[in-house]
Amino acid sequence: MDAAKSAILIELAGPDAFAFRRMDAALFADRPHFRTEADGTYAGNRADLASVRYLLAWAPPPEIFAKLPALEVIFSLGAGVDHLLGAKNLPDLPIVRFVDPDLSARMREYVVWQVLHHHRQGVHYRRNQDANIWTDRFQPAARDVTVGVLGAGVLGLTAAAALVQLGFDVRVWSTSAKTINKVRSFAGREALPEFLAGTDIAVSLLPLTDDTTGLLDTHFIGQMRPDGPLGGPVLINAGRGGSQNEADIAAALRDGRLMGASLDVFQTEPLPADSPLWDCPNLVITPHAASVSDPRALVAGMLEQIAAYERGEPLPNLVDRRRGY
Ligand code: NDP
Ligand code: OXD
Repeated sequence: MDAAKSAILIELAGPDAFAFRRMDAALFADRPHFRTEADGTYAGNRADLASVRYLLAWAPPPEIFAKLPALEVIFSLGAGVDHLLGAKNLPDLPIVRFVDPDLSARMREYVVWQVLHHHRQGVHYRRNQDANIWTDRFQPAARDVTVGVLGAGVLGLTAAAALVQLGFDVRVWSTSAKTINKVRSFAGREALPEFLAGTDIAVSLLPLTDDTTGLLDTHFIGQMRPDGPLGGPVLINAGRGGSQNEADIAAALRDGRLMGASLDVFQTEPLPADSPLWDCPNLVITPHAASVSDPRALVAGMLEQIAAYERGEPLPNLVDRRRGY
């Protein structure tokens, strides 16, 4: 390996910076690497930036690219690439998404956790407990509850499989049709009304693109099954905040058109302290923590992919810039 020619730069602007600043240099074995510090300086020899062939980043600042004349491949710190694709001066180089069993397992856990929370009337019992009230609520069977997963990609399919295991009636919505055991597939915008009409709990794991921006709004909520066994529709979003209309969701939670919701992602992150969402009834808020990229899994996968690439093998999990994910 020509070490001088194959360095990695880890650009830590963005929300995952905290975890990655604790990234152990030993994870990189003998691979030369540099990383940005909290103050924007680089840990490593600045002169060596010219030898960097690989960039690991979330939302790289526009000035970075001019400093990397040997850059060949950009690796995303996350599965979503909207931050990367929105970067100014982004060169026309291959972008590899983060796809990993660890990331999928974490998202599966989040989806199962939140679906079960609403299915087992968790928000109502919490409210009752706060008021010292002992009142039972109807507990439907999982098979009578339809969970509609929006986005049947790596994460959506992992979540759907776990929900099938739990006995839910599961359907997925994606751009292209899928064939999945025990899961009904709906494809394209024209199939969305039918998909939603039978959905009790909608789980969005969609990437943020022009097509998915603002999708989860009053119109979307109004198309969900109003009279299912949970007493009303539930919305869970762990895709991207830009896909949701927060004013619409807050209004629907307040007037009961939405029975409950769980939001992990927001239009503005961190969620501002004065956001009306904080005080919304029957809403579970988590701080973009559904599935955090684990530095060990991320670096190990990236090093394997770089080694394969340097042997002449194709890069996996490439982003299609035209589609935006
Ligand atoms: P994939 O690219 O594997 O899957 C995306 C899915 O969305 C595909 O099934 C795709 O359809 C579908 N899709 C895209 N656009 C549309 C559209 N306009 N209409 C219908 N379906 C559409 O992504 P992942 O599953 O790996 O990740 C999904 C998203 O999860 C990420 O983009 C990111 O935003 C979010 N995420 C959030 C995390 C968190 O902690 N909250 C952590 C990790 C990811 P098709 O299959 O036909 O192409
Ligand atoms: C991701 C995320 O896209 O953490 O991986 O949101």
